[in-house]
Amino acid sequence: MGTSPVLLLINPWIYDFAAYDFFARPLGLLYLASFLESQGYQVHLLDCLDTPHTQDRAFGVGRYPKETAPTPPALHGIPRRYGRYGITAADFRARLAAIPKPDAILVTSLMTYWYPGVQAAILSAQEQFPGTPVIMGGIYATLCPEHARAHSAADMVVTGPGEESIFKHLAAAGLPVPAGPAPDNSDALPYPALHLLSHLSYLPILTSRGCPLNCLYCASRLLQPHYRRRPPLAVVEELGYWQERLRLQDVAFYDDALLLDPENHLLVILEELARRGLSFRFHTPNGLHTRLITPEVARWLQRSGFATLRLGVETTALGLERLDQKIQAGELEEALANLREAGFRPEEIGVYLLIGLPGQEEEEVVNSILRVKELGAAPVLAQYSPIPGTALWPQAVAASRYDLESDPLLHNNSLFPCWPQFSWERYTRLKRLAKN
Ligand code: B12
Ligand code: SF4
Repeated sequence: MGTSPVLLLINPWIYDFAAYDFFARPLGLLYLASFLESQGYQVHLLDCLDTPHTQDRAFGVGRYPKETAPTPPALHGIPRRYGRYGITAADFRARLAAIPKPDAILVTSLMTYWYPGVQAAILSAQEQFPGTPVIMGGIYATLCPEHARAHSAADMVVTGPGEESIFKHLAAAGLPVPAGPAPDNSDALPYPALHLLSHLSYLPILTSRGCPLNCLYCASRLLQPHYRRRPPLAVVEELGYWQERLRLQDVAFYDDALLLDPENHLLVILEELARRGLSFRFHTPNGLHTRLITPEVARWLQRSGFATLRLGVETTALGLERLDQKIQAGELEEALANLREAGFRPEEIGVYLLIGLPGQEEEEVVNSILRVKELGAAPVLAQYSPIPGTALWPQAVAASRYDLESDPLLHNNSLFPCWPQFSWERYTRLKRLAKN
């Protein structure tokens, strides 16, 4: 390609009422970064969330620094402090000033309702490097492309996995691109560019992409249309590689469907790690498929050091209108019994209960909380965020007290946008019940 074109990759700030680093790293952007490095580009990363925590908790998670920001008009009346999480604006400018002028700026995006951070990062970068083309992709870009085109200030908004289309967009921005086809296979991708981060306290890892199921509230299919697994031994190699270089013990799985076909996937990984004498502390901040926790799986999870376990169950009320394809009657009971039998203590087994679903009654949530406790596990409330394009979206729009289609800010799960009679007292009551 002659001289290496310079690319600036940005992970924007979060704007929200609450945000916490619970094993959150911009893995999509880091994959893109290493891929572009391997293709001869000079890559610089500006991660607005790569900063020491203001308060550290166990396993490397913790609080982001926060600065109060004006509440956007669409969110007026919410009695909580809106703010920007991550590095300061001055730090942002200082980090930009330290890098050479880029030939293109690539910006990622995460939650749809965090788009103000995307806008702010793009505007600040354009101030520093006027005229440099800005390409924006990621989750918000994929789920709300029209909104992103109209409001993000990016020159190009790209949907879907970036590796497949990035050369087309770099070429459109006037940059040289390598000859030959783009890879369509995640096995062939280089490891994510964790080396570009300064404050890494755990390893994010992806052993598969997508999910073959299709739960009504979930956007997995929209984001990763094909379910694909990496060869288990490739995952073992990667974990060994990072542990040797970065000396980190904690690992967070980012998979949508980590437990599928365990005999040919996760158990192979765990057995091989044990055979090589590699030990980690594992965390599954995304829910695991409850029905796949057999006695054997539970024993392996225990033996391999799974310290944060989260099971995905949206409610224990099993009616005809099941939202979730992950779990059937009796399966939660069985999974929890297997985990207990394997030696997990109740407080180590978190069961996600999705709350704030359209049409969901408080009584149903209360019953689910009590049931999970009775079964010897810890209920963890996960607030529902409505997502355009999912099967549940029309119901979410109909149930909401907001005009959900008017602004992605209203997808914010802190608003309980689909509970018509939401009140903070109600939520606090449920949270207390789950905790005590
Ligand atoms: C891992 C994950 C998490 C992790 C870490 C997230 C992080 N990185 O910060 C944790 C557990 C922390 C998390 C938490 C939550 N999550 Co989450 N999470 C995911 C998950 C499963 C995978 C994301 C991921 O890393 N994928 C792997 C990488 C490789 O893919 P990628 O990021 O999409 O990147 C690719 C492309 O997007 C593209 N790309 C990315 N950037 C760029 C840039 C450019 C320029 C280009 C061209 C391309 C491009 O190329 C990349 C490589 O192929 C997604 C679902 C999914 N399948 O995507 C949900 C998802 C993003 N989460 C979601 C939700 C709702 C949540 C929670 C609110 C859950 C809850 N109720 O509590 C919390 C909120 C987080 C918070 N407040 O801090 C929703 C989003 C809702 C929304 N309105 O936007 C999703 C879509 C799941 C769903 N319900 O369908 N999550
Ligand atoms: S099992 Fe999980 S990732 Fe798969 S569709 Fe359901 S909620 Fe989404």
